[in-house]
Amino acid sequence: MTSTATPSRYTLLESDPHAQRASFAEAVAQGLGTDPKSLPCRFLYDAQGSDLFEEICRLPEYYLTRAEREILERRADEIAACAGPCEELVELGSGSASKTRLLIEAFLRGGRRLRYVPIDISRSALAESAKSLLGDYPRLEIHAIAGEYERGLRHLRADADAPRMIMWLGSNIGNFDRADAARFLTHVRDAMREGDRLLVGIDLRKDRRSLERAYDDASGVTARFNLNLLARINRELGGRFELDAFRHEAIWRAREGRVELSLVSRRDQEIAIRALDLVVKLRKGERIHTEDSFKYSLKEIAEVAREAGLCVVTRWFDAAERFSLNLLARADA
Ligand code: AVJ
Repeated sequence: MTSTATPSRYTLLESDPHAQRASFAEAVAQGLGTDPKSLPCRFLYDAQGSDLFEEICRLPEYYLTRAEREILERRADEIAACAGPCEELVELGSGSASKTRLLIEAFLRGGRRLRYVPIDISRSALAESAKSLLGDYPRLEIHAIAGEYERGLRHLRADADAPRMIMWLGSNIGNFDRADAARFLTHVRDAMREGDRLLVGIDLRKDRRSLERAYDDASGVTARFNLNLLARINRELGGRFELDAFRHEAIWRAREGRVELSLVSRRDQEIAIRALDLVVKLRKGERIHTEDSFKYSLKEIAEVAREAGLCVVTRWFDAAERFSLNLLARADA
């Protein structure tokens, strides 16, 4: 008897489900138990934080998402042409994949079929975006990988051999300091073959006012996004933070090339965190550093690429030149 079932167009690979990074509890105990205090930014993105981030992306002050979308809307066909006869599109941190659609459509216009390989920590985001993409594009196949970028990348090497384009959009590179950005890009480079291309969205250095407003908007959404980290400690670890006792702060450090986000204590205070059996003391004006958002000059982009063994093939900007999409290839290819 022969099977007539059509092969599924969606597969999900769980990349190392047991490999766990430091838990929220460990990270909080560590980050608030030292001086200066800090919390890792990846914990900003719980369900509520992710919703607030989506809201940030729609703010008038937060130009990044719109600028990147503008480039993709105008240039998707050109980008697809530069990537050559690509049959596989890999995306790091795909989220809802709404901007990715523009490229998927461009590739489907140029070729017959396309394999989309989204890598994301959120299984629910993968499942949701896959459902809507598969419904819209009958010639699309999706091989989702749930896990952290670096783990997901390991699964690429063994994979098929048609040329690929790997995308890393949204200036997510901004959360890495320069050295970690180069290290991470080196990992990506190691997973690339000669004809593969890497498309990276990178926010550019610009005037202080635009940058500080993008990270401290008039309607206070970014402040709520940042303060949600303390609310999350209250929810998950029995913390007693009073959110009004903190102020959201975004400062552009031009020399370092980053916007620093912090929560500043409005008074001397002691906060108990039950699950950690910890009392955190803060002085008036003391900061808890929560996130960095690095910005690049064109020279800095070329440098980080070179350090990672990559080179810039082409790049595109939005009309106001606030944001860049960079197409990279292996420098030795
Ligand atoms: C998700 C890292 C690209 O740095 O612009 C936005 C995060 N934080 N507003 C950024 C963020 C506050 C965002 N990235």
